[in-house]
Amino acid sequence: MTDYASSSSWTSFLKSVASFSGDISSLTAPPFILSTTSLSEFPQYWAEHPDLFLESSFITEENYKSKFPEVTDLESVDVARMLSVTRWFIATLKSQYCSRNESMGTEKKPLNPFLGEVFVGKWDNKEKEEYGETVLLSEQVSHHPPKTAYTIFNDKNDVKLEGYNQVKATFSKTLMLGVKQLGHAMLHVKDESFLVTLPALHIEGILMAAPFVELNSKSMIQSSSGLVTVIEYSGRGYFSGKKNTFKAKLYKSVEDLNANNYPLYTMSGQWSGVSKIANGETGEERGTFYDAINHPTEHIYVKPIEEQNPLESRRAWEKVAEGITFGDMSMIAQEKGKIENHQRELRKQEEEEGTEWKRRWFKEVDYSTISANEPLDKTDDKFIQLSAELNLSTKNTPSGSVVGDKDDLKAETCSHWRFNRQAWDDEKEIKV
Ligand code: CLR
Repeated sequence: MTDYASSSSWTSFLKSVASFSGDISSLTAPPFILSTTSLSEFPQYWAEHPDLFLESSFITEENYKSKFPEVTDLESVDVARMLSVTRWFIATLKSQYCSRNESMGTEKKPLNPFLGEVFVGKWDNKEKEEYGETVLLSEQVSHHPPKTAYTIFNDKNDVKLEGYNQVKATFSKTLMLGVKQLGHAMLHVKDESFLVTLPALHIEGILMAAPFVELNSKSMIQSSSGLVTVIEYSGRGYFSGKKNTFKAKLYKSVEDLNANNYPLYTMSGQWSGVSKIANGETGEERGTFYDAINHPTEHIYVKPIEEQNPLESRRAWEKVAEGITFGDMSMIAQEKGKIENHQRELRKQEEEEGTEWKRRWFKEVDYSTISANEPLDKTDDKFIQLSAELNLSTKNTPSGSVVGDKDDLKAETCSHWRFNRQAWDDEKEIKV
């Protein structure tokens, strides 16, 4: 047990959890469990392997066999691209779910972004000319409940990721925090699109003041080529004695998946370590799929704080972050208070003027009107098309919910956040 676990600040935090309302930001946690990083920064985890993020865009009819030399039975360029996208996705998991443990020793409570907070940066990929620049834009588009919209794009190679994050959390009696993700991600690579559903997770180790994430359930990646990958997660002891394990199956079609036919390939192992790929029918191994240990992450470049706009995350939270670093509770409270008061004033002013905070680079799209106006066989909307392939709900449900399941039946709205490229091209004040 750590000293923190027996500290009075931790025991009183645990007591406050008992009356948890569903809003994690309302929990006052002691400084040692606070992170100096805002949730608006989390989208960067999608591209800390810039090479894998772009890889599928370099796969062609001519070269696809050489991209997976050990996979001798690759049947088409589409399969090669799907393997590449699946590998990129597996490679993001360590950043998404282990990086705070690696850099700070435990999972911590991130800063709760204010409405309009932005985080921008880039990977300039100078050492690889053919990569060009990859840009990340992230914006807090809602405060109650918190929602972060983001995009990561590379114009040179016509690769674009867009999505948003929103979570729903509940504490169990054993003080485990269960987290469902309500957003989704979509990757567009030239003319092909991939819908990615986000896993549910839970936070363990809270009692011991040493929280860490474990993934449960699954993710699906549906390609517009018809190929689909299903990734199932488990913690220690389920598939094996190891933590962070997964089993992924790549199917030729949703029909094959639903009929329980053999997948083309299965990939399994630890997403934070080594995984193997095997032929889905014979089980014959086809070599290493991904090795997280030998793929160090490349961090995003962010401008120095002096050059940042007041809405940019690291600048806005600078003083609060200092308070956290010093472990100075009153400084944290005071500096947080300044941000909160300013936000309150803005909301009051908007109310008086009958206006609303203007979202900068993202727009809310109501899919119920799209679906009503464009029947499924006429729509060119990728989210609707790809969701339909898997019979996924397009409503505001936990990611991966299926049409007709209890979350789908309960949900009333279906609005999601999409990148407005024009707004970024017209942007005058904030630069990456
Ligand atoms: C945000 C979106 C990312 C993936 C991701 C990773 C870790 C999650 C985070 C998301 C949401 C906030 C989260 C965090 C782990 C811990 C933290 C659930 C889903 C909570 C708010 C911290 C709880 C505080 C403890 C002290 C109890 O792509």
